[in-house]
Amino acid sequence: MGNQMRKKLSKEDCKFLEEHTDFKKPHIMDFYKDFMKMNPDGNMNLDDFKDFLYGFYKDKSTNLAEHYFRAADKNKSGTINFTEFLMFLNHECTSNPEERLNWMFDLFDIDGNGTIERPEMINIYKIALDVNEKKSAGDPTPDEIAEKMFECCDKNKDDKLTKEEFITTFMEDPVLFAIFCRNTDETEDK
Ligand SMILES: [Ca+2]
Ligand SMILES: [Ca+2]
Ligand SMILES: [Ca+2]
Repeated sequence: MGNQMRKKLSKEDCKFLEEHTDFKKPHIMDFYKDFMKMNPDGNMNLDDFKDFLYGFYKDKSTNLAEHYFRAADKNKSGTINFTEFLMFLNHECTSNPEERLNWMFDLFDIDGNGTIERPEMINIYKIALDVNEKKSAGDPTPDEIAEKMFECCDKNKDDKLTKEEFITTFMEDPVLFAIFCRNTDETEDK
């Protein structure tokens, strides 16, 4: 097998990840080994990413996989490198609310223009609620959730959410943040 093709994680990348994620160096090295085993050329494509998510969440979140992939591909290269991959894992499990909100903002900003438009939010909620097995008849619809979110977050009422509007609103209102997370999270134990 192409062992010699396997590059080592550079010191700079490792340091960057230690500083920007909750992971410690031994974990980062373990993740790197696994990542390179799955992706010997150091790049994960969308199909590999879907396979990974499938193993991680079972089949529940593969519907959102393309959006996760888009948001994780920070440099818009069409593939996910190890740094992007670990940042994605970190966003998914970090206890730092601001980090999480940053990630969610990118997830909702489908066209990447720096603001969340209402159809983008409705779109993501539609997909998220489709895979939520715990939903019941009286639950709010994606349109209703978006309405509520825009009412709370859109400070200047221009029908667009900037990253600042989005993050400050939720940082100032933990209850709203909890509701927001409950509607987007597909993990069981949140
Ligand atoms: Ca990339
Ligand atoms: Ca947008
Ligand atoms: Ca606004």
